[in-house]
Amino acid sequence: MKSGPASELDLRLMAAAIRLSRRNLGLTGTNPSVGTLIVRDGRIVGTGVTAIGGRPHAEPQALAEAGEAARGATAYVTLEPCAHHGRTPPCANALVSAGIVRVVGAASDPDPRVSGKGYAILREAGIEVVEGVLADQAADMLRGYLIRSLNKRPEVTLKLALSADGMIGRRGEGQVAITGPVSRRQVHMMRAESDAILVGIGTALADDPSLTCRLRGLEHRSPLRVVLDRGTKLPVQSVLAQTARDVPVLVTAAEDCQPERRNRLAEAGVDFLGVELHDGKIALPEFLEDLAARGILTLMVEGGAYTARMFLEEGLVDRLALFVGPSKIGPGGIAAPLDRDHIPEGFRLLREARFGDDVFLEYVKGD
Ligand code: AOF
Ligand code: ZN
Repeated sequence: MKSGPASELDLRLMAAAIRLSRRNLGLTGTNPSVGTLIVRDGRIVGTGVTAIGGRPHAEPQALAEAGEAARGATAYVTLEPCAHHGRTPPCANALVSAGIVRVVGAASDPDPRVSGKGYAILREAGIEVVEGVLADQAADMLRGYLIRSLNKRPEVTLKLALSADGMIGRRGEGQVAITGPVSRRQVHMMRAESDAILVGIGTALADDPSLTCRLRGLEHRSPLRVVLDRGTKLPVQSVLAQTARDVPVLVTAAEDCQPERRNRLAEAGVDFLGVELHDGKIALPEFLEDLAARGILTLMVEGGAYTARMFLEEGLVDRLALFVGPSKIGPGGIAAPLDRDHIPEGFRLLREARFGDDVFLEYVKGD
């Protein structure tokens, strides 16, 4: 990856822009959450992050905050500034008109309306451009957007809570506490930063989960809740259906689903998404394409074992988030769909941390 003449200070400021971009993860619709800093004489004079809903983009907000101080300043952008006339004028042109003299960029934009053109507009205007600075870290934050551009499907994170003996629960017992409060808060933060969260109907029936983000102050960031259900089995009395008017619920519907049950769920506010069946199983690639078409960039799969296995077997998992608790479940346990000592091929360890008494392991696909 091209890194150019980036200084130590450039790296520090780009890292700050990337941290800033995290703020609106999961809130910007089909648009990526981008961070921008305007820096004049070593001082940050403007900051911007893509607005909730996706517009305005990050750059015009940072420029507005900087005002006249943008003249002669450097801009740090986590994604190549846009070059197209969309619902807002191109950010590359806005940087030029504001008198920016240097742009430090991280990731390139795969959008064909922008790709290469954003940086070209800047260079043609005589601006010094340094590309690819901390590109991998920026790409990690932009991953939903980048994977959707490449594969026409959302980025899929499989989250699993494992006991010390590799179980994810106990048969017939609904929700079992495997991990502690610190891990739980992390999971809720992951939910807040995701566009959608998914469980199979088995988990929806066994656990009756709410799947919302319950971090104080971030309740409004609960993602779309999706249930993979080919038989319209979600009960109208379930927590999911009963709260569908507050936080949207989307249930898959195969052609043979029961219209009466479907109508009752629809009355409760549940939305439906038609799916095809292949050999009696929901066709996941097509389903994911439809989710992406609905603007979902990141999907978190929370269970259960059967659903997790389907995603893994079809190679549709991009990221593994494993929370390993300290105690054993023993006999009657439900075996996890993977073994932490035998992570599927193609994944590499990105992060390892301790959350209270739990171990957190995060793996991503690719090198
Ligand atoms: C930027 N800064 O903060 C973001 C960008 O539908 P539109 O007109 O808003 O354009 C969406 C495209 O804009 C999107 O595909 C991506 O190329 C770019 N996103 N660009 O300069 C930003 N979020
Ligand atoms: Zn833009």
